[in-house]
Amino acid sequence: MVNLIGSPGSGKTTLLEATLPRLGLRAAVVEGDVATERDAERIRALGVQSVQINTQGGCHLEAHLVERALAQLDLEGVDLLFVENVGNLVCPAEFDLGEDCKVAVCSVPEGSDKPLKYPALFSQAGAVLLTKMDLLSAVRFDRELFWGDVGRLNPKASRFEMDSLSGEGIEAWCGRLRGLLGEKRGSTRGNLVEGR
Ligand SMILES: Nc1nc2c(ncn2[C@@H]2O[C@H](COP(=O)(O)OP(=O)(O)OP(=O)(O)O)[C@@H](O)[C@H]2O)c(=O)[nH]1
Ligand SMILES: [Mg+2]
Repeated sequence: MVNLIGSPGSGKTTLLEATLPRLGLRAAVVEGDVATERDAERIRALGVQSVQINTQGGCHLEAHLVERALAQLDLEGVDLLFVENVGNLVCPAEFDLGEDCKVAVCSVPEGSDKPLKYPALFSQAGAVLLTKMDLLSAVRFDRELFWGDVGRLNPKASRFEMDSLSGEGIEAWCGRLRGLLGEKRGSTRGNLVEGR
């Protein structure tokens, strides 16, 4: 189970839309939002099972909410469960959902200073994803600073850059997810961190 955490609009659902058709694994998705069924509808449009949790104002998911959502999924034969947390760089990092890995999703237009400003997520993440790489030339983003700060907080996190609209960079991320599943099946608890 992978817990995707990032700001509103960082591209979590778009990342899933790019990932799920390319992954070659049976996946299911639990969507977390304050309100609406919109993200779960986007996932179901791909032919992938998805349950929406509405927190009605809550800024993060908690394990009991995910447990309730899981009861609505047919998990028989599912290889990989994604949880898209409520868009927020702060609170979701504080709550253990029973995931194998927290994944930090950050986008280029958010700015390169985010890891050190929101260290709890970046220091715990098994992987850090930088999305919207296609917008690099349109905004000021210091890649060296961003990845340098990620490295200082969490040198072992896997790092990925992608453009979810064109699909560039998605295959490397999918490969790591397949690796995670292999590690998980070969041990009790998988981790996206290379070599762990
Ligand atoms: N240019 C570009 N736009 C992207 C990319 N990924 C996502 N977007 C756009 O960013 C906007 C927000 O994307 P979402 O995937 O809905 O963001 P989210 O993180 O799921 O948002 P919440 O669920 O509200 O937290 C949409 O307009 C997407 O089309 C990308 O790689 N490149
Ligand atoms: Mg979303």
